[in-house]
Amino acid sequence: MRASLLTEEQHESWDANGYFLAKDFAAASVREGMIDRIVELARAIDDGEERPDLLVSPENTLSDAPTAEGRLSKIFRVMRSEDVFREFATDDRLLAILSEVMGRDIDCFLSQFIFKQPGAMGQPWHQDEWYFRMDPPKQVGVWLACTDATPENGPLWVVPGSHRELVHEDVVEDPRPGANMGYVEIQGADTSNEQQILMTAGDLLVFDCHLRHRSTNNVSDGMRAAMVYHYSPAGTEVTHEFTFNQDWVPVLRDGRPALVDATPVPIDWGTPG
Ligand SMILES: O=C(O)CCC(=O)C(=O)O
Repeated sequence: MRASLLTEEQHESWDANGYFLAKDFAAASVREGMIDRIVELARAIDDGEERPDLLVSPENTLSDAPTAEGRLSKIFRVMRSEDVFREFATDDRLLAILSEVMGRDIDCFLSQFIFKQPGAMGQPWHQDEWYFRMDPPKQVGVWLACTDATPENGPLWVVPGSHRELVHEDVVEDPRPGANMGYVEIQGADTSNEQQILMTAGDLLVFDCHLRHRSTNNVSDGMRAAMVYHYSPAGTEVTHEFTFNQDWVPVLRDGRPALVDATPVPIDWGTPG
């Protein structure tokens, strides 16, 4: 039997808390390459380049920022066609970790680079599974710190153990003026044991998609940046109609890396009405 790649502490945290940290997981060249590429993409799209495969989501409260990247919140669907993002998503070490918690057949279905510039809002308490509604509901997220995540620049907070909860249905749209597209907030759930997840650039958080989490506002004068991927067991049934930010890409089959077709796939916006 192959030795586990996860430490006992990581296994215990996965079972008891619904997440674990892999410290110092990504090299500086990788995370800096990600930031550089997102800046290039943001500027090119702002200048009119057509990228029907990517979904750009602005930071509503920063619409007056002088640069394209300064006005950006997220770019979704970068994993397939953009080399630096595809290479990380299919990194052998990452797939080996994921297969320990998800099995031998895995798809990556969501990829998003998140810029949180000074003044950007955090995302309220939510469970990613609220958005996904998949069967089986066994999705796993990975959040790569591309910069440090400090108390001031809007780190993640989690409620350890909440991965055992069902999807909370008492949820309202984020009431803050200027809140970003899609932000919602769970109502009335106990957050008294919340934990702040401080990270050094290059650290990776692996988390269960029922885990309640949020991020806070960036009140520092530097940016916080993260690259986030979500994975699912192959064969998952998607029951939710809000799927236009997804792009399903097989990454592991029978325990072996799958060859990814890097041809861009335009967003399917569904049929109106
Ligand atoms: O990075 C953030 O600020 C929030 C990210 C998050 O909560 C998510 O991707 O579900």
